[in-house]
Amino acid sequence: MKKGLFFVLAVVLGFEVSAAISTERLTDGHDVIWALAPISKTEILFTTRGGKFKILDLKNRKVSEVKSELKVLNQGQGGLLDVVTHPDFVNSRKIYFTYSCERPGNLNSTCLAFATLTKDLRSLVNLTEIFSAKPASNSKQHFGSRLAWDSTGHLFMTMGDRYILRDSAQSLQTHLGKVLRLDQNGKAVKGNPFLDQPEALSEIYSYGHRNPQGLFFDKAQNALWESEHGARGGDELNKIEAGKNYGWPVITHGVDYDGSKIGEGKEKPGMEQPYYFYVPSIAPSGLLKYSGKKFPQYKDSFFLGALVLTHLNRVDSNRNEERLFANLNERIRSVIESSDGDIFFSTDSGRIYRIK
Ligand SMILES: [Ca+2]
Repeated sequence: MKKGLFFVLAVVLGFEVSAAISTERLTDGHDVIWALAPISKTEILFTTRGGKFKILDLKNRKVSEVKSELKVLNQGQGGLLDVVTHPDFVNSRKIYFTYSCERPGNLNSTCLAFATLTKDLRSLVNLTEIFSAKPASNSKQHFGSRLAWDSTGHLFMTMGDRYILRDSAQSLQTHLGKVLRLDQNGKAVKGNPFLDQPEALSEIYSYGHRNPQGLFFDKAQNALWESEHGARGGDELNKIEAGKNYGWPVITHGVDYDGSKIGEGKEKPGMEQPYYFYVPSIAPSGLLKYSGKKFPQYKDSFFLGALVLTHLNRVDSNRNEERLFANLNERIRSVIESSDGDIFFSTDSGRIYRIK
């Protein structure tokens, strides 16, 4: 269908249209691209779930591999997951990343590490594991995991409920189904909400999450946002506040995969409601609250990748939803904004796109 005709039809039918935007594919032929992290105005570091770090040069679209000694457990939903640059990356050359890691006794968990990217961009050195979520289990699912820095150099990390251990999301004695707040060495931040509870794990910032694969810290508003997968229905976009309980698996807007009821219902005193939720599930991964620099019409919109319903999801500040680029038929895994206001997203088919 011609673009003009589509536009007219869309207006007549009352859709919110984005006729002015399209996508350009920058690279393909990779494994699942889990995360994107700009390291300069013209280079994006990215992770593949199979365990590789690569760099896309936006000037010539060439991709180079970064050597590392990282070993990831590449099974089920696991592998190399999120990556972010250190707040002072220009000087420190440090990156932080999460991955599924083997633990003793044939168990596994989600780990956090940092490493130094050499100036020639060819290697990661001084690779140091600084955190491992407890307890380890033999699950191959719900590893989380996303990272986001606040304005003061603290690092938020999401952790999934491991699927078979979903009741753990309500226990303050595990890291499962939590948002954690860590310092740059992977330790609990002074001021974390459960520090004065002796039985509680001190890294916990919020709890009652299922499998959070989206996290964004809005520095302008000093607010933390998270997205998580529900079961059948009930995917959520949440505003995260210290010490709060986001309900899983006691309350949810979804049902179990076999159609049976989960927990006690949709709401309960003392448990937070999502800012926005999806029934049926879209399977959200990656989260961005957009600054509006390059696309002013999207200022303060949330962008979420959608895996199962294959599109880029947008929720504006009035909680109106729009589904973009469904025509690509891509499972969208991550979405980021560059310092220039460009929006990039990556896919499970191993591609990176830029919105234009
Ligand atoms: Ca919830």
